[in-house]
Amino acid sequence: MPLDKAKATIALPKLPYAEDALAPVISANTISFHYGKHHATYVKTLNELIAGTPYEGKSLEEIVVASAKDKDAAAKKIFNNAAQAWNHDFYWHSMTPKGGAPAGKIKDAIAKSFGDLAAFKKQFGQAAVGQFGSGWAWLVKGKDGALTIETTSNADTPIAHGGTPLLVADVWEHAYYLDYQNRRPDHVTAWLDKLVNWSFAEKNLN
Ligand code: MN3
Repeated sequence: MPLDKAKATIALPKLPYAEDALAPVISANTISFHYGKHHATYVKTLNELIAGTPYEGKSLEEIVVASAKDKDAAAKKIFNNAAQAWNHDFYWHSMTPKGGAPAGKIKDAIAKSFGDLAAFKKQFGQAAVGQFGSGWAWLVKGKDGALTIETTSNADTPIAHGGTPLLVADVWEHAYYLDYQNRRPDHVTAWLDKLVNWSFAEKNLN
């Protein structure tokens, strides 16, 4: 394979921390499967699907946006794998072992849009827990600058619809089942209290 072709493939990005960094909320075992198997497979499948198509050579974000609008039958599979690849990278960065309370601009934005952190957590938690089946819960910046909470099903992602996500929680069962089994509410509560990367949210706000 020529070098330019090899360069055009979508790479699996590195995890921003060690696999055991988010324990005990998310165990190394969960991260090992979630990143090493689920995320890696979305990337591998995407590269297989785009080979020889007009999507080859585009950035991951470009593939997500273009395939979302593509009516071709093959495009749905490309969208699902591209969006899952993008969402997972965004998800890893939405978490940090040093989660806690927001500060600075993001603290002010949360207060302005939700009242306070407790109100935000309650609303986000209800959305994440209430997402039926597989999907994602997002903190999104609207066109007017106000922050809102959205959920998407399966692979769907705000960037396919012109949205600006700040944070995401993965509420597919594979994100928490090994650690929490069916107790999604307990996982979401711990996630909000201990793992949210507010610096990442603030960076996305700017
Ligand atoms: Mn996942």
